[in-house]
Amino acid sequence: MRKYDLVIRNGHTVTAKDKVKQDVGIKNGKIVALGENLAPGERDIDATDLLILPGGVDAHCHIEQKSSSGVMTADDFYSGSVSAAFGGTTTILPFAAQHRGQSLREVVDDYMACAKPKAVIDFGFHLIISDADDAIIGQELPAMIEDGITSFKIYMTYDDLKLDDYDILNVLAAARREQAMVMIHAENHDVIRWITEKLLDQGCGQPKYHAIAHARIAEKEATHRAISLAELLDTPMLIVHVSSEPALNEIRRAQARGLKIYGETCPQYLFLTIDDLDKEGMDGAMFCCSPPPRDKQSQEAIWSGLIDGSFTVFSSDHAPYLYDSSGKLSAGPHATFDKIANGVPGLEIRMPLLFSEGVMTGRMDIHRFIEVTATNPAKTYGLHPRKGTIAVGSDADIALWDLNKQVEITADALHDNMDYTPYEGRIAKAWPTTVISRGRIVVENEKLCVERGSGEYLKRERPEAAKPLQRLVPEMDPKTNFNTKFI
Ligand code: DUC
Ligand code: ZN
Ligand code: ZN
Repeated sequence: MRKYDLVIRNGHTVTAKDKVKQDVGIKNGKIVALGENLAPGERDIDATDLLILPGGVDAHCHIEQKSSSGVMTADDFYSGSVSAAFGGTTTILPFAAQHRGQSLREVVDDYMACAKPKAVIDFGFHLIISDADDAIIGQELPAMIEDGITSFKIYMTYDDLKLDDYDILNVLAAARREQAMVMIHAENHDVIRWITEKLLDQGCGQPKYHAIAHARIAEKEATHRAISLAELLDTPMLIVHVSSEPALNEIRRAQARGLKIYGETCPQYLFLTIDDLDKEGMDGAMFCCSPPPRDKQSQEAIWSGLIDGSFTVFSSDHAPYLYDSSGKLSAGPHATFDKIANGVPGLEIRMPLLFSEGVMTGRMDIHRFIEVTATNPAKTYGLHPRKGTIAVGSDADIALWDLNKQVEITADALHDNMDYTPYEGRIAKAWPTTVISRGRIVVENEKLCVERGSGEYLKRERPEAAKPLQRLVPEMDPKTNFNTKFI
């Protein structure tokens, strides 16, 4: 019996901190040795000319999820997890989405029953909470957090999902008590509703008007309000899918004041613009997501936030709806923008496109790339150091990147169940060619090498970042502010 099940040799390991020429020894799914000239394993992989990176952690994706208006995503936990793996991601954190009236336990049981027999890589869940009544917040939510679902998303918009500020405060108070991470979709519902009405009254229903209705100011105002509510209750919070500079600046200001406010952005805000929504006929529907892609200047602002550390995580927000009557156009072939299913796919291209356009162009340091795509999401959601790094004791979740492999991104080449990709024809200048999850080779030579259902459920720790601030902020003087001991 050999000392290692698998040894990756002759390559450089790269983490959020360093780059080292060393071999990686793997036993029973864990990294057990890092160093030069390790003894042979049951199997050795030659990583000459490849970079050995942590497998990615995609902390925001919608898989086998029914939207609030009843539209099902094209990907189930098999196709979704396979697609993630082919793009170098080894952990996914999709949502278990509560529809109003449902118990959280029932929701999680349903998603677990879907995911367990199908996922090929490890997975956990965030909850989506759309019903914040006392029993749910007071009893069900703490039980779910205790069971390892230590983060949840809430919405400030969408009729069927949105919580008002009062309910948000109740949810934040529960998160503070239980030390869970709150993720928030920050757009002002009434601003969007009001502009939408005016646009539709004037016959402006084409997809491009989606981006006008979801004005930057709606995102900025809601971001500011969400941060204010989090500050009032001294609770950490992560603003998901940030698309524009005004919202980003709200996050920067909060961070500069010492608040534990985190930001997430996604490929669509780096690589798409409003021009993509202005395509022939209904084709712009393929690019409708919320918040929407904006303009070139916004793209630059989002890049700068990703590079300078303002954003903590880079997620796909994979929300795959087919471009047909079961998905994007479920409200009809000429549906107005407010009835088009919201979301774009991106699980598989998340890391290759960022590596290509960020690292390969010299714009983004490779360590920062790893931080936002793997290490920080693992830390933010209670998975570090098990996931998101290459270290002795961590799970052997690894992607071998070939910097000489160019791949043309097409819907046919990707492994999701989608009939389009918003990035059709783009060239990725590097690709993760071998992908390993808990020591199992999941992808090699462009083939899937594991069985459906071989991914494991991740019961997560309470995130370090979800600890309350304990009044590090000067303004949080208990004599002049609401005292959080009353929560
Ligand atoms: N929010 C998401 O997180 N994803 C898709 C659409 C949306 O509104
Ligand atoms: Zn959202
Ligand atoms: Zn999303």
